[in-house]
Amino acid sequence: MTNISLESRLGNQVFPNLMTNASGVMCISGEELDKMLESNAGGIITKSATTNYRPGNPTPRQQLLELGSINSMGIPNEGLDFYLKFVLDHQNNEKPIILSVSGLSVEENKELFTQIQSSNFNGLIELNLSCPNVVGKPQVGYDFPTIKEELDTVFSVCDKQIGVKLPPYFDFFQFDQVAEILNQFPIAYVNTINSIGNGMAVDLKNESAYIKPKGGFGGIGGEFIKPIALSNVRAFRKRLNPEIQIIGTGGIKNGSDVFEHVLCGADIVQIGTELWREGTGVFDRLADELKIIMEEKGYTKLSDFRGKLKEL
Ligand code: RRO
Repeated sequence: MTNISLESRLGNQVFPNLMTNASGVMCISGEELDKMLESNAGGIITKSATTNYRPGNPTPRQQLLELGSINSMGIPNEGLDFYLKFVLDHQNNEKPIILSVSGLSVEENKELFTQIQSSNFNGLIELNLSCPNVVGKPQVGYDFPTIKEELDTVFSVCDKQIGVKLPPYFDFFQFDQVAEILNQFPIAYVNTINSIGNGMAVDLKNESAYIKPKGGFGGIGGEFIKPIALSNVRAFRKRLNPEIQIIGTGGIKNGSDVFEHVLCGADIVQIGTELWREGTGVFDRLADELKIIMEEKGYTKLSDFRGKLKEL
């Protein structure tokens, strides 16, 4: 299978294979990021950064479930200086590193993007508009005028390559309205989807919630959410300007899931829950499984089938 390539491009970055971690998993501490560097992931994304270090929500705040995961981490992170130093230290290495940013207000994002603009970073920056777990803060991704305000603001201070992380949408009205806003900006890519916000998982034995913050409500990831992830990848691929690329995130457990994301239009994909469950060996397994499927189908590169889902 040496003639099968999983290489992919996103903006000006070349990913030796299309798989990275999903932000939040294996990317908060320096040790975790070093493990990602050593792994066979095709790239890395950092934990969404705020201006200052945040300890995050009280524990327990994350739980693996049979078919996925629930979390209410509350953006625990080391602060932008730490992640900006990491990406600069590894700039132009063999694998691209995406810098994720999640200020808690338009004003904070303006300052964060101003700081990044004045640095030498030349990779991809992701504006996370979809954290579901900050107590008292609604997800910006469900507030369409604020999405526009955020984008107006960050693009007014930063002319680097910026992508946007979106929450899942569930109605064609939402896909249409969000795509119409995004198409007004020189966005490098859209990353869809973040976890499905405010789910509930119950620990039957103890008759309790699994996680402490927000009375047990948390973002749902993993197998549960694949159909929603695929629908969002597909819906945005059909609506966004062709130059806006797509990261497919959600429910990837096997090589066939990666194939499905690409078939719906993903340029690269991210693995969250399954990376948490399995560790960085997941990237090797998924690459092997995907190559077997591609070989069976006679494909040698991702562009042979990307976006080519047949509609009946
Ligand atoms: O840190 C979190 O609680 C978190 C974030 Br920022 C996010 O974007 N998605 C998620 O499931 N958890």
